[in-house]
Amino acid sequence: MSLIVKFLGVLLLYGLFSCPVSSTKTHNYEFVIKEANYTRLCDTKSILTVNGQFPGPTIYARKGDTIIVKVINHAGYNITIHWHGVDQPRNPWSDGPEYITQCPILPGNEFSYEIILSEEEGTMWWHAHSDWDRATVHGAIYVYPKLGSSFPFAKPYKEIPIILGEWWKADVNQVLAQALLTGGAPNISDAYTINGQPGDLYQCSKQGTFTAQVEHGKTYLLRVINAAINNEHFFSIAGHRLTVVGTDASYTKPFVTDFIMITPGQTMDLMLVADAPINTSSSSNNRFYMAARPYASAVGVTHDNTTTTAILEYITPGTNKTVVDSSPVFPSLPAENDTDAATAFVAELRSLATKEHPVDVPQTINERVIITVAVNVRPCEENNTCLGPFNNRFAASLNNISFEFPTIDILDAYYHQISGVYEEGFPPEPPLIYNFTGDNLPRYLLTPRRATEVRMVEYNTTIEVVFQGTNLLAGENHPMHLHGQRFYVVGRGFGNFDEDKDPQGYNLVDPPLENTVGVPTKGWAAVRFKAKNPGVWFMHCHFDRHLSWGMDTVFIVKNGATPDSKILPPPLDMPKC
Ligand SMILES: *[C@@H]1O[C@H](CO)[C@@H](O)[C@H](O)[C@H]1NC(C)=O
Ligand SMILES: *[C@@H]1O[C@H](CO)[C@@H](O)[C@H](O)[C@H]1NC(C)=O
Ligand SMILES: *[C@@H]1O[C@H](CO)[C@@H](O)[C@H](O)[C@H]1NC(C)=O
Ligand SMILES: *[C@@H]1O[C@H](CO)[C@@H](O)[C@H](O)[C@H]1NC(C)=O
Ligand SMILES: *[C@@H]1O[C@H](CO)[C@@H](O)[C@H](O)[C@H]1NC(C)=O
Ligand SMILES: *[C@@H]1O[C@H](CO)[C@@H](O)[C@H](O)[C@H]1NC(C)=O
Ligand SMILES: *[C@@H]1O[C@H](CO)[C@@H](O)[C@H](O)[C@H]1NC(C)=O
Ligand SMILES: *[C@@H]1O[C@H](CO)[C@@H](O)[C@H](O)[C@H]1NC(C)=O
Ligand SMILES: *[C@@H]1O[C@H](CO)[C@@H](O)[C@H](O)[C@H]1NC(C)=O
Ligand SMILES: *[C@@H]1O[C@H](CO)[C@@H](O)[C@H](O)[C@H]1NC(C)=O
Ligand SMILES: *[C@@H]1O[C@H](CO)[C@@H](O)[C@H](O)[C@H]1NC(C)=O
Ligand SMILES: [Cu+2]
Repeated sequence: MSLIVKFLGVLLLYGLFSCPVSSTKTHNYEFVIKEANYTRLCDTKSILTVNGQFPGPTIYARKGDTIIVKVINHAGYNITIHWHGVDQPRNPWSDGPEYITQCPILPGNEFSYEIILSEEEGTMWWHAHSDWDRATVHGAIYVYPKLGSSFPFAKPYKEIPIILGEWWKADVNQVLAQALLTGGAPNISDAYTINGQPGDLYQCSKQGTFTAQVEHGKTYLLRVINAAINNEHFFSIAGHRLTVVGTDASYTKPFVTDFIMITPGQTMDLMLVADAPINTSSSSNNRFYMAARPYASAVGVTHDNTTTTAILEYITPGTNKTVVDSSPVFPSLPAENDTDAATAFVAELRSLATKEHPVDVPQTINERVIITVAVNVRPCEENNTCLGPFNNRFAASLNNISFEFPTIDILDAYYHQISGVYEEGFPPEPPLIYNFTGDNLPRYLLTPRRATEVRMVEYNTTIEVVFQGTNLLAGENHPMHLHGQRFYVVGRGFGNFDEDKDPQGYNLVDPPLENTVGVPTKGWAAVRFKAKNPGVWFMHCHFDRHLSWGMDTVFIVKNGATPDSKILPPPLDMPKC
């Protein structure tokens, strides 16, 4: 007993960063979904929350641990929760997307998710995966190194969460419902938020602005999560440079930058040294703004163009220095249409690729799947108002198929061989070759087929997916997200992907390992992964308006031959439709 105490004490003093996670291998959490009133932008509204918190509670674990989250639905809405970035080896049952791997948890019901960590280390997050509930139902997952290991960078003094979000004065699901009814674009949000707060630039928000207090000379680990619904962001801190050390729960080669560009779905771990030339014992300004505003890659697409802020405040422990009344210094951020800045930033991301954190980049592939990514229209139906382009309704597609959600989940249908729920015809290449990124594309290309098509994948296949952006309606940097396995982003470029030329420029040495990739506007992104996680895995744009319009598909990775390469049996409390 005393030996154990001593051992832990030594670790705390000399070894690991003292992280707020117990040394057990399994961690239990209880998430009660309930409505709560929150006041933002001078208005009070009822939102969906976990345990009444917004953003929701943080989950703490170490690499390789298991987390059990009992979700109890005390709200009046169907809900599911997704553990974003967790591979969930052989365990699609707990992945979360509504009607893909489970039926929703109905009001009054509960379901225990088993979150199996494997290789992930760093920052991930969890969010609702039903309608647009994730606007307020989300939170962070911190995965620390295993006991006895340490970060591959200087031990931070403290951690600071930076969760970017998006706030509507209206009920978000009414915004979605109205858009689906009218066929038009959903109303844009009223504010962006940092840790749930819009910040000083919005009305009635100054009181609650998130403030991170730092001490001069100390180093902090910022865990940045983009939980926004429909927009990518530039983020920066006045008077400070940032060192990127990880993304999507994988370490990167450290690089210094003045700003980051982060898509919805992505996370970034940043080191911040509190070394600004300030004098905490005089009345000099001791506050700096952190700010985020959109990277709006699509020309002419209406979007929320506001800026959210939080404050970095220097303090000296043990003194009571009053905050200077002058305004904090404001950072310089790239212009919201600055694609060059976004591209230059993303090009810096490389895997750490050391002996302790090796890469496993597939050097050869068994199969290349080319997928066009498009915003479309579909014809006006009888009795519908059609407020989309050309008096039609908005739609979106992958390889010209606009995904239709089934009414029972695909995993259940696959596992129990229920026919008529989905088809296996998702094509491995675009059904029509045209100048994908050309200007003034003809109208006849605009209307996709509507279907529930999945792509079957043999176990152990090495796959390359090339996402080909299109200029149908408007080119845009789409954040494509894959469940069930992360991928190496081996190439990105503008224009149409050239199968002969472009692979020659791939990075097969130290590409970043991510779960979400921004496909350059009017360009392409190539990712590689080995399909060794049997299951039913959703793949979709992480802009929720595009997800809701059908920019989605499913990869079903078949079982392997050995017992440990097969899907686990379903849990007994699986929700029913
Ligand atoms: C939110 O406020 C409204 C109006 O005051 C009230 O009727 C409702 O019960 C409150 N909801 C919750 C969950 O507290
Ligand atoms: C969307 O915006 C329009 C125009 O401002 C407004 O009339 C409508 O009520 C809004 N819809 C929702 C769901 O808030
Ligand atoms: C900080 O301010 C105090 C009070 O004005 C002053 O005495 C001290 O010299 C300053 N320190 C530095 C490093 O400028
Ligand atoms: C933001 O968009 C509004 C229209 O929605 C426009 O009036 C305003 O000028 C824009 N502001 C900036 C800073 O671009
Ligand atoms: C700071 O203020 C608190 C409460 O106002 C007081 O209890 C404390 O003694 C003060 N500390 C110093 C160092 O002045
Ligand atoms: C960005 O927007 C500004 C102002 O609207 C415009 O002058 C500039 O040409 C745009 N830049 C790009 C790269 O589109
Ligand atoms: C459209 O509305 C009319 C009148 O309400 C109704 O008779 C007709 O069945 C509706 N058509 C469809 C396809 O819902
Ligand atoms: C495709 O469209 C782009 C932009 O209009 C143009 O520069 C390019 O030449 C076109 N490519 C082909 C093969 O037509
Ligand atoms: C998509 O398919 C529809 C018919 O199913 C066709 O009219 C349209 O041209 C196709 N568009 C593209 C880009 O393949
Ligand atoms: C998967 O493929 C590798 C070679 O790439 C092979 O060594 C391994 O045995 C295969 N595993 C299974 C379960 O088929
Ligand atoms: C909730 O889920 C059940 C089961 O899938 C479904 O029948 C019902 O329509 C859903 N309710 C709403 C409001 O979406
Ligand atoms: Cu998209």
